[in-house]
Amino acid sequence: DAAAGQPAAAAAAPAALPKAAEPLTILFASESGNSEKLAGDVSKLARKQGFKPKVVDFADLDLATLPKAGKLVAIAATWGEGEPPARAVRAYGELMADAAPRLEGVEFAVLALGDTSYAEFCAIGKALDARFEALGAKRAAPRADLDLDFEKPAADWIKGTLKALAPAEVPADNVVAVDFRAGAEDEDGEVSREPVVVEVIDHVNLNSSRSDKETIHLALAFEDGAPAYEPGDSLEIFPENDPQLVDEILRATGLSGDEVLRKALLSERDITTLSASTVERFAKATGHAEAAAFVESGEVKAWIEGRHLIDLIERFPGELTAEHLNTVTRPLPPRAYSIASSRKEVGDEVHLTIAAVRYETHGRARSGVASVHVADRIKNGAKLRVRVKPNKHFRLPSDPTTDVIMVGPGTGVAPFRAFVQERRAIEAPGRSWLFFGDRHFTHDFLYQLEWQDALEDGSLAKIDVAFSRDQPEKIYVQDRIDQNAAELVAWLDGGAHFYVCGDAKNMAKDVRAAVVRAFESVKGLSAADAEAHVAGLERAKRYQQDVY
Ligand code: 2AM
Repeated sequence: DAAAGQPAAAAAAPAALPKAAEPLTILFASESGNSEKLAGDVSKLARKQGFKPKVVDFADLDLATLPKAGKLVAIAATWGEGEPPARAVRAYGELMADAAPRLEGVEFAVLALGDTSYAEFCAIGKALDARFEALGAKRAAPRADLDLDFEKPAADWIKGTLKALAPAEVPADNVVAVDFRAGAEDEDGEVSREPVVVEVIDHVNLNSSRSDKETIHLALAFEDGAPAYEPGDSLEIFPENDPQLVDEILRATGLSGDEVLRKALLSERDITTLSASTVERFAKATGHAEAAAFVESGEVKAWIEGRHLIDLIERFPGELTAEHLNTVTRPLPPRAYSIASSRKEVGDEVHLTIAAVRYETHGRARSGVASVHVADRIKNGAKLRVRVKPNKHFRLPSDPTTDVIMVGPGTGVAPFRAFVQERRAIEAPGRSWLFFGDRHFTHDFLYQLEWQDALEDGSLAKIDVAFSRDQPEKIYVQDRIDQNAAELVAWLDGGAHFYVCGDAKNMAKDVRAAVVRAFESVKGLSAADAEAHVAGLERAKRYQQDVY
């Protein structure tokens, strides 16, 4: 915290700090917490360098204050198909609108986070960078567009950018060196970011064998006690690739005898994701003439849709070295899953609910790297490398008497199992209401018996279920919200907190629209007033989302 950090920083460079610390606004737009974490990193380093940093969440941004920001660092994640993080949507929209204030006198730099496995890589960061300039602000340092392995390049960017933003009168040797590696700093009492090895002690398919889905309940045991995770946090799994795919790539490249390479491809490199930049790196590294022509053709973006690295290798066959593969691929990123347990109920374990992702595109069977690793190649007794990813934007109310409404279709139900466990353990007097949905009652009712127990012991007051494919017409969780509008509004008016977890693209938006509709129909509000009411709940952190 700032009060504890200040004396240490002052001690490190006593007389050298400029007299009046230079104000620095650090604005972040975060969905899963990475941008927020980096904003904190910027703040810590900036403070040590004599700035007076202020971290502002886009969710809380009052646009009228921006022209007075002076120096501004913006860190923005891009979500799904080029969208801003949900909590940033309002302020982002205002900033892009004609009425946005001019920003002459502001000096800015933008750090963009994204994922090259999605089409619009870093779109939001790019748009912000252009928008600040269009509004008259001055770019102090170039933007960086970072993929999932952002930690090292982000640390470099932060150092360089703070140097560029530093007032001229501060001599460069005032800059205090700070160790930025993950886990190096935990003066905030943060959970360690070092991965640990856990043992799989339970591995069950929650769907019936006749389901078209396969959802694995995974229980993991920490040897030295579970890290201090909270309900709402996620757990990152460091997966391994499909060994068959590794062999296929090795065969296609004529490298099948190389055991060292095989190991690297199995657990270190992302050998599925195919982005436009993968194709460019491939063409450049291999010098493949046809691949180079393909990059120039402008057809790459459409072609990579639904395709993976193996498709590229097969389309442009030829000698490919281990070094080529290393240049062309990115490091294999961990995958985050919402934690489905409370330590108060499971002790030194952590539970996850993971749906196996399998599909076919362009005549080839594809699978989600981590989910199918867990479903097919992990069994009881196996070891996994994992790391807690805290999410302070998805938290039970601090007051246990507060009611909660939870909407979690499919694997979106995971964090609500943690919520119910937690509230049972602390004997929270507040009521809990769960909306669950999946395809079929008989095959896909995840944790059905546990919900029944929870209804009996009172840790769940009410459950409403929507089985979408048990009847000719689709029934979704938002239909259940419509049918329960009056009671839902009564709970919310009584102070209840509302939570949504699961699919970001459609479900979370449809559910939000249903809540807006509920306020319209029950209270006779106009659409605009009902919308403003829900936006107010979001700002008050009483409407929270964990979506993917
Ligand atoms: P479907 O697969 O029959 O379309 C969990 O995946 C459940 O969420 C399934 O029952 C799925 O139904 C449903 N679902 C799909 N799209 C949805 C949406 N836009 N809103 C709510 N639920 C949805």
